[in-house]
Amino acid sequence: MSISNKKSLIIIFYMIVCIVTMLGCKKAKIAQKPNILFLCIDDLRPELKSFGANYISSPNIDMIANGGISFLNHFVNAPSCGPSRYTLLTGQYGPPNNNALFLRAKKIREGVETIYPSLPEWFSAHGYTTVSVGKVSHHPGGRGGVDWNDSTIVEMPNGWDKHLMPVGEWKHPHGAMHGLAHGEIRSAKSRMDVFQTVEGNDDIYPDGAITNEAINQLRTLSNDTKKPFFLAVGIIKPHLPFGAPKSYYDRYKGVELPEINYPQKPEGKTTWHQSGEFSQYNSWGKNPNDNLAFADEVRRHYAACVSYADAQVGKIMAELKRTGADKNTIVVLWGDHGWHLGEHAIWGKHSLFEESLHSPLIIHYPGMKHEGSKTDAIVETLDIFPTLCDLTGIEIPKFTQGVSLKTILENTNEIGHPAIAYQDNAKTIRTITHRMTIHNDGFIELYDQTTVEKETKNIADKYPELVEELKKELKVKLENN
Ligand SMILES: [Ca+2]
Repeated sequence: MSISNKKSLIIIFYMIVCIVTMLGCKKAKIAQKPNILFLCIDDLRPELKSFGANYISSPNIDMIANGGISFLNHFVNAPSCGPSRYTLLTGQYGPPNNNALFLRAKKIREGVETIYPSLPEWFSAHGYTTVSVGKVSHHPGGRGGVDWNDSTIVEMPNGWDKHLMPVGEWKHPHGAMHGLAHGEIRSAKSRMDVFQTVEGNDDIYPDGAITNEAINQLRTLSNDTKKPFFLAVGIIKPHLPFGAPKSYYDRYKGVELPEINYPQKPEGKTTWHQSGEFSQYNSWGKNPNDNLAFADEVRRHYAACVSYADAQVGKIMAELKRTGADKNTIVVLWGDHGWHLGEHAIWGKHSLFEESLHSPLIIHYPGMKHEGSKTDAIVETLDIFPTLCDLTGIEIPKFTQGVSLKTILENTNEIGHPAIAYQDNAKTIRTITHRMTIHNDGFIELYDQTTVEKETKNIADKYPELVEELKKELKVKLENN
């Protein structure tokens, strides 16, 4: 072999070594990216012990709060499951109705306009294994059809590697969504009780099966040393009907519930409604607005459901710790919107009052400063997509309309930014001091959150300049995005 050939061979050898080393480094770098465990809790008010509600028993969520940062002023972008989850999962404002993600899926099928990647799709494209279990998009399991189990109609095409919904005794995801103990499925709504307490373990209600499947997935995902995971788990309770094992109801024996704030029906025009979702269930002819004892029972059953959901969170977190993956996993706990328990004489969501739009958000990530801190910064659900990109070192896509919360996580005294929300008949903007709601016919509600009257006194007539300013801000934010 000639000297020049030998030199060439040596050069080729070194080139191969360099390429292999580079590939190795790249692989190692991908493997070091943090996992994400995203916990969605359905219809969860920001009333947890760690959020200052002393009468609530929520030890497991409180433990996440103790190790993370709690956003005390997190607002959703829509007061209903479907459109709120749309903003979480796309990072964009969207249609105000529950079929928002199915409409997006239809557009993808038709292929006539550009539809940007969803949150799981974005993470999948950046090397993550993506799995959802339970109610993450609007339909638990993310499928359409009469019973929500038709795999030819997918809520989030190209989204999750797996989107799972164990149905247990409830036959199908639609049955599990509104299921009561031991496989009871809602057929005629008026024949299903609005609340229920049954002796038994966690598995007598649908969230037991969701939690068991989430634990199975965690075991598998945490064994994969090559790819990080994005596991989203959607717990259905405390969504109606309020059914939970008796042991959770018993936690509230002898516990005095605080008074309901401003329980009167609003006098002027507002987004008040007749609590249709609640009243479609059997409530034994009782109305919590005029029956205090019944109102108390409804609230106790809701609280029992919160504690039941909290217990499921505890089992999932214990498994995360057992696998050791907790050391490299971002944990987010998010409520898809709030719920009126009698405030403004509403029992439900679907309004643009604070009670419908305010929900818990807790973020923990390995190595964070300020563990256990709380922030008063105003933030919105739309911010979660860019935040997760920021925390994992993935490019924040330009199409996302929120802002990363990393600066707030690093400095909890930051003030955040105004939060927007919408439903069919109106839109609203929440600043640190005010909420302004504009109805489709132009009617304005303006509330000063710093006063004791809060959202019971419409002061729009007194502050026309502020109204104009907020209208402009709302318009710019929705139109520019
Ligand atoms: Ca919900």
